[in-house]
Amino acid sequence: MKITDAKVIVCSPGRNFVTLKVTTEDGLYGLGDATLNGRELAVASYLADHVIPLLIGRDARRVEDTWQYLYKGAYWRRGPVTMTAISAVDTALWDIKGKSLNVPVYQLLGGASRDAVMVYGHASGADIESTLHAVAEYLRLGYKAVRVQSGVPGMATVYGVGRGDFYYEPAEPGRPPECLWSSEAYLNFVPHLFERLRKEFGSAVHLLHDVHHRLTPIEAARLGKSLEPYHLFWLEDPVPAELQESFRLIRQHTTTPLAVGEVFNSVYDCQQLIQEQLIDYIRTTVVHAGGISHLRKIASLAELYHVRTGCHGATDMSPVCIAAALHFDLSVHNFGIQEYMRHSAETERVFSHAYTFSDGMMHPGDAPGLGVDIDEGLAAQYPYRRAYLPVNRRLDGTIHSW
Ligand code: EZ4
Ligand code: CO
Repeated sequence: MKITDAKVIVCSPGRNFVTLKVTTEDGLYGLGDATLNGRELAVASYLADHVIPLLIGRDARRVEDTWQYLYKGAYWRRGPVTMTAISAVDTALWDIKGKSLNVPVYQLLGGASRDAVMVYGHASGADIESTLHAVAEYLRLGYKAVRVQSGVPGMATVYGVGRGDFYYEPAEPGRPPECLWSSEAYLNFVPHLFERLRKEFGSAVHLLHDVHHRLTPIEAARLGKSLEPYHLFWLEDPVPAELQESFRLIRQHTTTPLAVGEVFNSVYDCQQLIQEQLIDYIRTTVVHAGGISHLRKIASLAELYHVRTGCHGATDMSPVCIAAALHFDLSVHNFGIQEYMRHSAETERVFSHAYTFSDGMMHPGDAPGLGVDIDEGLAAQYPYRRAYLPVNRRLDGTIHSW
């Protein structure tokens, strides 16, 4: 089954997305998400200028061989741009394989290991009261798990606090927004937030929190320890994870479960964290960590060490990525939870999908392949708009992780 055509579709229905569409000689096509937030066109060029010429004429059924050809054949290893491009090809080929065999992709991955996939939503507010209100709204919608981020007294902006109750979008057109950060103010505030949350909502709901790479190891240890009475489902990205050994220090001090990996792009980024059991959830995604094929290898390594999956699923993962994630989540044995940040109405109009949400759980649906499609005509009405993620500075002006 020869690949006869492939193209990159860049559009901005509510936010920017890069989508790869691969077509075969018998007219079947598959989709892959290639969106790298704030650096979208680098991946679009990598695909159009360097990868697509290699795809034409290849057998679309050879998913693993194509992965190895693009990975080893590049000579230059790993990195977010390369791995996002490989992810898009891999995802599109799994979609084609499912369509050609007339089965949903999860059936090709060993079948369902569960009935449905637990997801978590994002509640946020400018202060504790409005944050509590946002959590109540998510519980009303049936969510069993909620990530909670709140404005901190004395700080003008905080990671994860959105403009509306159900929509959080950090990328902004124009120059990158600049935020100011105080670890002291943040560390003093967060335990009070979670104390209130447990008082209001009891112990059954799963609560999560994202530190977004901002603390030092000993600060992260203090935060994890102070949150133990409120038994979080996880504390995410407590420190920048380039220094994997730093998690040993955090781990020695706290039983709060840790989740890391949304910015990782290969199994080698996860290896030490998993093998030393320094984390509890690995957050690598289909779109940024080498597609369904490579994510399965990460999950298999994690399974050996009792680490579960918790794929990143913010708005910059397109519905193509979310669909692929749900097929993966439904099938792997050591699935933990899936992040699900709802997309805007414009995004939902451009990308139709078979996946559904009900009562805090999602299912990829039983359409052949991934069960997701793109309306190219409508997509063309939303041209790309350059946008950047914010940058962050400490109160004295020093650049800090955002
Ligand atoms: O900041 O997806 O857990 N979710 C997150 C996200 C990330 C964005 C970056 O593109 O940390 O909101
Ligand atoms: Co995160």
